[in-house]
Amino acid sequence: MSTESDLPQGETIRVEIDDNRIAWLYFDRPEKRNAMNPTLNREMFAALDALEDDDRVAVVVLTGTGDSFSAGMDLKEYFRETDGKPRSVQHRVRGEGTNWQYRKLLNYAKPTIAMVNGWCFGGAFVPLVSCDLALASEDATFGLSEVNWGVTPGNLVTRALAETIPTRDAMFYIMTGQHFDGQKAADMRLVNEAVPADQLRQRTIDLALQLTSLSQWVVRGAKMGFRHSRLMSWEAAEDYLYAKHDQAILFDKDAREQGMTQFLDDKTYRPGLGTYATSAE
Ligand code: ACO
Ligand code: V55
Repeated sequence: MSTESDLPQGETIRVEIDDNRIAWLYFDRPEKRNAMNPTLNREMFAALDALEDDDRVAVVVLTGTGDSFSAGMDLKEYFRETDGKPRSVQHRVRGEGTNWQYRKLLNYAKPTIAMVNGWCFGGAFVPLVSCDLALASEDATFGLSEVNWGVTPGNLVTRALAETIPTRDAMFYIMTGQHFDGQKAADMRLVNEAVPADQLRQRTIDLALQLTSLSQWVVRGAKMGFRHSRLMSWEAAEDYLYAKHDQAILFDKDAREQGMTQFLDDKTYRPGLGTYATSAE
């Protein structure tokens, strides 16, 4: 585990890189339930930017310290303290949020996993949905609490939900502000799985290791292909998805070679049931 000074750092975030090439990126304002203030938004962007280029890192896990994932936007520092400032300030503050909450994360060059360890409200749904995969503790608490304090969901909260969960569930929780637990979040596919709190970290590591066992170029191409092609015409998608397919072969020729050779010639594995063996790095 490296915790040296060459890791991205900040007052409101924490980063660890472990021996499995997993970067653990924490919301780290436990005394404020990891609410996102402007400082946190800037530090998250900088940390994600640094980890994207860091060869020690193959997967990023986004989670929170203490008993919270994130309590959403900071009502004091993000909203109240920007009230009355020039519109341009509000615009900049909002942009610093969206820069990492979806723009950076949606296009992130490495696989990302949200590990929802506790409270997850409002604005926290944007980075949650923007991560490629999500696991939650069964006893985590989620809510679109905006209506409870007198606003509609802002940023991409609603758009991200429309991308992820069924309309009936989205409408119910957006309109009522009722909270729900991790098991319910898994039932409506907001997260991939909910597991007991004491198994959450190990399950996340297992999932991350599955991703790191595959060609990173192939995983990246597969992810971007799904993200972008759904908004394209079939014609554009055909061209784009073949471009991603051929790009992955170009960037990692060995993966496909080994994949075919070990199945067709060596008969040492079956791709339907698992991946080929990589030579020791
Ligand atoms: N913004 C600003 N401060 C917050 C936030 C937030 N979103 N969430 C928690 N805090 C602060 C509290 O003001 C309190 O600060 P203080 O100690 O200086 O008084 C501290 O964090 C602890 O909060 P408590 O409410 O005492 O913690 P508790 O564990 O009892 O409850 C819970 C946790 C349920 C998360 C509660 O804090 C809460 O409801 N927070 C707001 C959740 C929310 O609606 N977020 C906004 C979503 S909408 C959007 O993001 C746009
Ligand atoms: C919300 C979230 C935001 C924001 C404004 O409704 C409102 C939540 C994630 O950022 O900028």
